[in-house]
Amino acid sequence: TNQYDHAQVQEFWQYVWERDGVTELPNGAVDPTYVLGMFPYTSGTLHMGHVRNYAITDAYARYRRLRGDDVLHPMGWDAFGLPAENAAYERASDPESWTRACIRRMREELETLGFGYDWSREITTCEPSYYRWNQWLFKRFHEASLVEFTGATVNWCPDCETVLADAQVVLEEPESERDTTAADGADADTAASGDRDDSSHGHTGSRVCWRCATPVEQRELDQWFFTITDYADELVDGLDDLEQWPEGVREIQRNWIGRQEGARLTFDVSTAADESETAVDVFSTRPETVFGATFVAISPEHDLASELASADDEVATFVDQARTSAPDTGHAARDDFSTAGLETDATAQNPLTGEEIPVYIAEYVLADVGTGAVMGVPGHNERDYEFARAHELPIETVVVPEAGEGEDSTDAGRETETNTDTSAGADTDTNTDSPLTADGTLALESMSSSHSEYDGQPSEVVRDHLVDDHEAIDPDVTYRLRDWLISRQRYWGTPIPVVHCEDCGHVLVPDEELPVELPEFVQTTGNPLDAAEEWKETSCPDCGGPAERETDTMDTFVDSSWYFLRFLSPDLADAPFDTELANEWLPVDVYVGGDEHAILHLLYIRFVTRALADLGFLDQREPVERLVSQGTVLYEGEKMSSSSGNVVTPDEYGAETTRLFVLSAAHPEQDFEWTANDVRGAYDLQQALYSMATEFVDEGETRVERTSHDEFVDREIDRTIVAARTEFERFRFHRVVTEVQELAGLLRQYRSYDRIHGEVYRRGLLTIAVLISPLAPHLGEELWNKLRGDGLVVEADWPALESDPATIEVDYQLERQLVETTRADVRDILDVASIDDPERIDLVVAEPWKYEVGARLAKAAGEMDDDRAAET
Ligand code: ANZ
Ligand code: ZN
Repeated sequence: TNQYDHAQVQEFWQYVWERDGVTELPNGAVDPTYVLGMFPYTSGTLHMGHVRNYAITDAYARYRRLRGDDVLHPMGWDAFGLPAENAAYERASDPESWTRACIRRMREELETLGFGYDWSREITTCEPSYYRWNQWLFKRFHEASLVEFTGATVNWCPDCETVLADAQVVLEEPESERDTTAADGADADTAASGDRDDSSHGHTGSRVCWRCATPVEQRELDQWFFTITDYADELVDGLDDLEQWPEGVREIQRNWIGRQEGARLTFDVSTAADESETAVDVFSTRPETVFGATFVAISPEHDLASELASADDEVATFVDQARTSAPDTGHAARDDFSTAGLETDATAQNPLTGEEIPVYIAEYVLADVGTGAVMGVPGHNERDYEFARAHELPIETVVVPEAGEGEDSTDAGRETETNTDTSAGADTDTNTDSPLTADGTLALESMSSSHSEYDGQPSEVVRDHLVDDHEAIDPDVTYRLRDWLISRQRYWGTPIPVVHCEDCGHVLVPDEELPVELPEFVQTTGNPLDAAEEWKETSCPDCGGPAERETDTMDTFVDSSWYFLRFLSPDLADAPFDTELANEWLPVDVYVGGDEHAILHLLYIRFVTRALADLGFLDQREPVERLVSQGTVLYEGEKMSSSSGNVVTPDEYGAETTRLFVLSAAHPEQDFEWTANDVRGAYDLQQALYSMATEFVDEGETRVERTSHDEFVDREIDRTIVAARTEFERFRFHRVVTEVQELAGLLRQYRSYDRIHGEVYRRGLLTIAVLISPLAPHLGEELWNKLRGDGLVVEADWPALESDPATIEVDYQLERQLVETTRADVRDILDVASIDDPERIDLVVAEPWKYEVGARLAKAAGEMDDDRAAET
């Protein structure tokens, strides 16, 4: 029959591919093209986000194979993590069996969709043979001083009973937006387990756990950290060279790292109590505003605060209370800050003016930003201003908008919203409505003559002078990035390979005793590893005395921070990866994943790669050459995900329809809506191509002598081949589909016009089979098989051109240029003609001559005239 029976066809070709190992990397491959999709978190079932992600990598991997490359396209499982543990409690089972069941099911789903992986390289992060290398990594990092064990005020989720990374703390949004936020968090789809952007830094709501939305508490705990901040500069600077990463992702990383250049200013401080002298360093991005400093504020965690607290009960009480209510352990709480503070009896001396100013302990000063102390410049800084108002401190203006800037001056202000009503006349009075946050000109008339040299000078100039000239002012840089907290107080993760010995302290487990395997799971409250007494009890590797195992496990982001290296040699027994292979095969040529992983996962792989390079295990310093950041699949406006329940199971429509649809609905970077209609379109295309091939094979009666029509069709086939190649390289799969559709349309016309030339027509159909096969591989095989009767399309060569490739290439480039330049014009005309179907516009624009754009426009314009006539 002419009907394409997807279930049967899929099963058959999947069997053949597996039998022939066609998607495995051939032995002895030299520098293969490495195509990788972020491996899925083993949450139980694939959702459309996964399907889209893996359809993209599979399409590209298959395309590169057709082009003759050896392709490495592996798959594995991000298998550790809290959801497995929670599921185990819900089902009175254990995390391992639950995870295994999820993996079985998800692998079956991937296979049903016909994704061509090299399954011989499958890795699963919860297997001891994998996670022992996390422990190895931990040890190597430890040796390189990239591991720290330190007390920290940490985010604690009382419901999940674990510490959370800063980025796992999200701001609770207003009710209306809550659902989607929770869904994002709990969704946990790919490598980075679904963590979101930097929303924890917006500070307008309460801070909640990304997974369960329980308000997060602050706790003081000893924790393990990877000191990613050692790499802060490199990680920012390296972004400039990642030319094949979307600029958006690079910008998010830049902001997350938050490098700020400024200066460190030293204030001499005397405390009234014992008249002792000390000094407080402050960090400022605007050292030239020091002339307007009217107080110094230190964080409640500052050494001086502790010192003052020990001498004064009131201070002690304030400090205690402020420490526990601290709104953020992380980065500056920029919008939502507290003006709570306490004046101390210490005074600070302004290093420039010599003025004595009070020292406050203030909640808005964050312990781990800069030096944990600020100079309060209420005339020019928003937070200092609010604080000064609350504590009735003087507000001085020492920088005024540059002469002639007029009302534009506030546009340069960094706090423009609060500034808008103050610019006018700001240069006359001392302004008290809001601070002047923009650079400008120093206004120091009222200062002592010793600094008159700066009066009237631009901010930037004075800034540089002060840093150069003044002993108490030195250049300084701070970062928003904090060290990577890797401790988790949960069971389902990699045990940290450390024992605590009473005599020797922390001792690392020797390499030959790795892996430290997880004990059997028991249902308990708190951390099951704490309850595993027998497992915990051990002896010290150094002194042989009694010792206890560390019961923290590692953040699962550690697992995913180097997995792309393991795929190169997944069975290697004496090292995590083969350095020689890695140097040859890395970086990953194309990495595809959800755009929610712009930080965390994508920062961690960059950090770990650099650290491994410095340890001598790698030459490469960047893991990924080209990043494709894929948009979201929406369903009735919401993100499609397992947790939101709006899942469409791929087999409802068959693999080809699903794949064709997710690839042709939008550019990979764009969000798109799952709609039944559009899915239907993909289905129809598949049926149409299939019938064309069947009918042709059935019919047989063709012509042998060539005519000019055949020349034309041959040339169009060539042109399609060249176009498809370009579009595949650009990841514009929907354009490949359009090209194929157009060629199919042309072939149909050709056939209806006259008797066809059999070879030309067959070549056209075979070309379609090959070009569509990366997107719809089962259909590709089916077409190929009908037309050729032997071989596999997956092993086919990229179609050869009939005509001189150079002329086709030139034609095609010209055509593209024409398309680019006329696109705008045609759009204008179409607008006027009120043709607003974007797809139709694209068709018309891309192929003006073929689609007789002139005729259509004339017609549309005619209709428009008719309408007008009807109206009047
Ligand atoms: C004085 C000053 C004057 C500042 C001025 C800014 C403007 P933003 O504001 O995002 O550019 N700062 C430094 N350490 C801090 C800490 N531990 N906690 C809270 N705030 C801290 O960030 C830079 C500014 O943040 C620094 O520059 C400092 O205030 C403040 F017209 O110093 B500034
Ligand atoms: Zn010991």
